Amino acid sequence: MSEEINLKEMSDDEILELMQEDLYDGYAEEIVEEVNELLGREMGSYDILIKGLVAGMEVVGVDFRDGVLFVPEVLMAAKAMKAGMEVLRPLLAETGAPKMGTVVIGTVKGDIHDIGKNLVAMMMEGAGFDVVNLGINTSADDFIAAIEEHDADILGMSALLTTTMRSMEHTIKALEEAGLRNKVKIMIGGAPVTQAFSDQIGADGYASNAASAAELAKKFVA
Ligand code: B1M
Repeated sequence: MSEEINLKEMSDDEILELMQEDLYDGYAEEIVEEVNELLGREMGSYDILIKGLVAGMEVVGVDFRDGVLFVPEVLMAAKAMKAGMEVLRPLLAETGAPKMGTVVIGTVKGDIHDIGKNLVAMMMEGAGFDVVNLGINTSADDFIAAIEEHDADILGMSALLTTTMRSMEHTIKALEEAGLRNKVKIMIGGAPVTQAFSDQIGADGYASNAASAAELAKKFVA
């Protein structure tokens, strides 16, 4: 955002558009200012997330795929997205929903993409779940240890690479071998993941986005 831009003089839609540009440019401080400005105007935290941050990241994704952006730029965009998400996190979680159960969630082994997984974690917190977020590059053993330690009801696995989707299958097999498969419901997601893949590897469900992931989790414990 350049010096002469005055957020106060801009409409909500103009700020959302600016957020997408600033996300693309990796301007974390500006993103935080814009999120706060929209919150001050009483725009809902979920709308800011989807129409500003997620919409911006989609553009980054397309340009990364097409070779317009490279890893350093995408990392800057991811950092800006995280800064905005940190402001929204408590608000998304603050719905006063009754406690629904415990979810252990992580990005699978070999995969370091965590933005979508963190969104899913936030939406689940907002839906009333206790969420144990194991981060990235999570091995089957780490998932199993966390399920046992936290007496989890649901396991959520995220993968963004076609090559790491197989880690999901490996984790499910490891759960079966550990005698824990029937203790938890297993949900998977991430850009390359499909319902067909979920059926194929024996997961209990697939969600295409963070909101539907939270809905599916609620169904699991209903
Ligand atoms: Co990566 N990357 N990346 N990357 N990256 C993708 C995934 C890619 C599609 C880009 C492309 O080519 N178009 C491509 C994968 C190709 C493939 O496998 N088919 C790719 C590649 C190739 C790579 C590297 C191999 C690049 C390289 O080094 N040559 C490398 C891999 C490193 C590794 O993991 N071992 C790599 C690295 C990176 C960065 C580190 C630079 C960065 C990650 C930063 C971070 O996450 N902290 C990055 C990013 C940012 C992307 C893109 C641009 C954006 C991903 C993202 O955050 N999207 C991505 C392109 C794309 O997806 N369009 C790309 C926004 C997010 C909100 O959406 O993650 O899909 P998403 O999550 C959604 C849903 O999928 C769903 O809900 C979320 C919210 O609605 N969801 C779940 C996700 N998890 C779920 C779990 C659930 C349910 C729903 O239940 C548990």
